[in-house]
Amino acid sequence: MQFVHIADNHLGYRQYNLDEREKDIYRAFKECIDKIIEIKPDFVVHSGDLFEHPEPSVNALYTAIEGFKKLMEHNIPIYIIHGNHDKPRRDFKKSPFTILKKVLGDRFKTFFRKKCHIFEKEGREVFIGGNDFTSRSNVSTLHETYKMIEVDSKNYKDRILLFHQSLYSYSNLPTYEIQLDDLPQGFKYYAGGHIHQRILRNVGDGILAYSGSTEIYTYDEYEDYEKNGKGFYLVDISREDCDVDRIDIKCRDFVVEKGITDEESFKRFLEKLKSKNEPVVICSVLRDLSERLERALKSKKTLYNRITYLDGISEEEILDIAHMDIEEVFREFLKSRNYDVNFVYGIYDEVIRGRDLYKYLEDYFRCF
Ligand SMILES: [Mn+2]
Repeated sequence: MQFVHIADNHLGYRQYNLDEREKDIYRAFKECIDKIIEIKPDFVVHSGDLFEHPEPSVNALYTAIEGFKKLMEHNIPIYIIHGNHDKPRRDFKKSPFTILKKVLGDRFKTFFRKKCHIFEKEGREVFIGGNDFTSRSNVSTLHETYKMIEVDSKNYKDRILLFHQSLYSYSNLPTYEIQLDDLPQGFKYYAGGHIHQRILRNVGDGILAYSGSTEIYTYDEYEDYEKNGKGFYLVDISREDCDVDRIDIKCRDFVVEKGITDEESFKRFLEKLKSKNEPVVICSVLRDLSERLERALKSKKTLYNRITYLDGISEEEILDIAHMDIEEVFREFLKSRNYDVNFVYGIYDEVIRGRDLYKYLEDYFRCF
């Protein structure tokens, strides 16, 4: 029995506010769907952040429906939880998954109320437990749900858990909601979302897995993409220990070179630039080398350039104003100051909704 584990497609995301980047995100998703159909697994589990926003654009919704409909036509059911990006932020707001459920029917399984489903094939049963993303301030309800799931799963040999959380020590995100021990015990496969790098570890008798994002969400994910690829996992659960295969897809090329300050780093930059196809270029360069760098960039078709000029004292960022995405610039600024980007955004969100911030701040500082 085989299943696919996928997560973090972020349909609708527009990096640098570019149409091309929005299309890249859709293309990556479609490539995953085509590959899944080729493989014909028994089912698919999705660990959240299918959409970039809880109220996705028409294009994003259309892409999701079209892709998942193909899976349905090939008789492949989907089990999906919400990530922090696609979970509605107010109780009365409908989830985008309600639309998908209307269109796709009963083989599109969510975990709104029911925290588990049983997949059955030829007399063999697989227990699939899952819970939507839960913030740190509500983590006690998550612990309760996990306890319940653990009890309900006891009689099943093959158990899978879907979660969309940052796990302590497994993530380079500065905050986390849970630790490994908090997850329900005895599962064969822990299918994670939220962390965008690929992670695959043996934990006890099971496997802890983050299948990662399916396109480059921030340029600092490119390094992991070059090393570990991006795409999804194919898991064979019929054996005593699961067998996991990495299935890779192609993402947008990036050239990231911070600190072009001498001939050696300049040469390295040129070599990278030459080998890539219409890349996004993110670099910082010493002023003395800037003319040569600009010449090199002119002779190559690139999608987007962000060049920071270094003159030893201050950094001046030159941006293509027409393509500037203020949110992205802000995120990068926060990162450069070592702030937790998600946290600051969470606060921002709360402020504009006029909420009391005290408990969030308290929560944040408690973890240091
Ligand atoms: Mn995500």
